[in-house]
Order: sequence, then structure tokens, then C-alpha cells
Amino acid sequence: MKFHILTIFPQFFSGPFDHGVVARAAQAGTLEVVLHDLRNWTHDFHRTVDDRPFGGGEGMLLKAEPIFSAVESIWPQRSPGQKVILLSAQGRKFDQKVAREYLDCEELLFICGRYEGVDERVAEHLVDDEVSIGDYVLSGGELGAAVIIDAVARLLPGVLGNSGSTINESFESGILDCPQWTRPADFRGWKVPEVLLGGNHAEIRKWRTQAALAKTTKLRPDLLGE
Ligand code: 9D3
Repeated sequence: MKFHILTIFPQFFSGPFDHGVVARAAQAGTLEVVLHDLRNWTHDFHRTVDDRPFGGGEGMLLKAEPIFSAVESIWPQRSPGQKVILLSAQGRKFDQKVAREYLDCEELLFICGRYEGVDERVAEHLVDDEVSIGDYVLSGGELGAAVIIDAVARLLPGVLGNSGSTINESFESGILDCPQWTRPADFRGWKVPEVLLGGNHAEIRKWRTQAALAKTTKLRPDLLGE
């Protein structure tokens, strides 16, 4: 899968993609990340990407022109498997279901918003999807793009040793993972639950389901519809 990122901070991504799952998948050729500097599609001396909002208001907006030019030159002939995604605080909320939706695409192009936002014609006439990564205020879309690429990359066939078929994990099962422990069995007097130290796998399975439910009730009652 090929991921494109359109940003005014291409340097931002050296770091997140140089380690871990995404780096290994890139090395193996399972995915590719291509960075595009939005300023390459400006034509004035100052390489201006932003301007003031009509009607007044605080701050600046990303201009439509360089963004349209960039997308149209990256994909002169957009096909249905190539989706443009705008990261914005106003988008629909990204979750594991959306990550799976994106798996069907051949290429994704992320437009990273900055400043107070993006000229609305981008959302209306250029993008396939407008997404937010959650209900909090960030200073731009770059972290959102990194989050989404990480979430999609680890679902790609071969990336985590998964065949690409279903993996049973938090959010896919609808509740949180159960708590887990590793050695030592006693750390500073805090002991690992006895049942996990024995070999009764039916008991362990039952205990884990109950523990996962208890944790979900305590920390994420919303997942249980409460
Ligand atoms: C007047 C209110 N504005 C600032 C408080 C709204 C606003 C503008 C621009 C809020 C955030 C941003 C920049 N954020 C993003 O581009 C962004 C984002 C986010 O803020 N939260 C969650 N997901 C995302 S994805 C992109």
C-alpha cells in the first residue's frame, strides 16, 4: 500500500516512520510512504500556503490552490482505489472500523491541515473523506496522518505476521484487552493473579473475559453502551 502525505512540515515524519512496524513494512516493500512539501506547489517568492479567512476571524487558513495543484499533479488520473483524506478537527472520527475501510485502497493521500483550518473547497470538491483522530485540539493534521498510517499499516497482510484475516484484539471484539502480567510473579509484593500461574486454560479463558469486562466497565463504559 502506498501512503502520500501532503504537508508544510515534511521533516515532521522523520521519526514516527523510521522505527517499528511501519519502518519494517517499508523495508519489506509492503508499504511505501511518500512525503510531499505543499510549498512545492506555490508560485510566489514567499511560497505562500496560507491566507486570511473571508468574513474575518482569528488566524490563517491553508489556501485551496496549492492543495488542488498538488493532488492533481500527484494523481493526474485519480482512480477509485486512490483516496484523498483531509485531516481536520471537523472530520468524522477515525476508529478501527475506518482503518479497516482504508485497507481496501491501493493508495491514500493525506492532506495535513494547519493554522486555523483549510479552505472549505478542499473538503467539498477535492477529498473523499474528512477525518479527525479524536475530540481534542491539535495544532495540525500531521500527528493524525501518522496515527492513521500506523493503524492501517499494522493491518496489512504480512506486517504483524497476520495473514490479513481477522485478528482478535481490543476494539475489534468490542471490549478492551484483558490485563496481562509477565515475570516476576511477585513484584514489590504485588502478585500476579493465581489462576494465571496454573495451567487450567478453561479457567484462564473465563478469568480473562471477566477481567476484560471489568476493565471496560471501569475505563470505557461507552464501549458497552453505558
Ligand atoms: C476556533 C477553533 N479552532 C482552534 C481551537 C479549531 C481548530 C482549528 C485547527 C482546531 C484544530 C485545528 C488543527 N487541528 C487539526 O488540523 C487536526 C485535528 C485536531 O485538532 N484534533 C483531532 N484530529 C485532528 S486531525 C487534524
